[in-house]
Amino acid sequence: MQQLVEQDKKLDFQSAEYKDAYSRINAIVIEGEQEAHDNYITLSNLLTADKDELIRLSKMELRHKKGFEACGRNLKVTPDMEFAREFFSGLHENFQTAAAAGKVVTCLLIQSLIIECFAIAAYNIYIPVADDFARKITEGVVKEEYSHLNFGEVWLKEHFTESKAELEEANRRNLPLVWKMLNQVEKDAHILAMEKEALVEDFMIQYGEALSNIGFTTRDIMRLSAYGLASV
Ligand code: PL3
Ligand code: FE2
Ligand code: FE2
Repeated sequence: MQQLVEQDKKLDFQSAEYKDAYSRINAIVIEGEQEAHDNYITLSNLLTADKDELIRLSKMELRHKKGFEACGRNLKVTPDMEFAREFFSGLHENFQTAAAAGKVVTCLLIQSLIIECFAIAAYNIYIPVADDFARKITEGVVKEEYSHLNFGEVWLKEHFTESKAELEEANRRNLPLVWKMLNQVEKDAHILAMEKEALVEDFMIQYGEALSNIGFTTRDIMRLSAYGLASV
């Protein structure tokens, strides 16, 4: 099956085209894992009751980062980190602003729901078309991302009533950034045999399920998860 997918798409992991696209996608993932690490450290100072757990999650993110750095080295690709920092700048700034204002709910929505769902969607779509080395790494990583998503879901479910309005506002401000990011990565992802439609679909499923687990109704979820999607 794996063979078939690769043959269908004629993926040549050493072609100049593949390596050029990989230099940006790989950088995005490395930067994403770094941002996730930093965000869980910040959260550990805001949610002192969960400090140890959040520090544990932050350490997992650094391991993920190291794993993806190895994937780039394995293909002899130099990640374009400047591109990746710019790619994350919108979510990065929104997280920083929320953290400075002590808005834990917004921070959790950005990191544990949006970024983790984005990662889970991307990694699941990547696994069947990855080279053997990267596939093993990514399979290990994605399992752990589910536990990060779960942390956010559990906390927000426990505080649902008082968090609902802030969640709606944070969703409205941050979800359109995800669609913008997907548009920016579409061409490179296609070269890696990852299609935007599949990424959008998988993201919507993960994010919708998360909102449902937190306590939103189906009607709320439809409205929330499609916010800003018209611009894609
Ligand atoms: C959270 O633990 C990590 C956050 C990483 C975010 C990744 C977003 C990836 C979007 C780009 C799609 C290509 C994925 C390819 C996988 C190697
Ligand atoms: Fe991660
Ligand atoms: Fe994570």
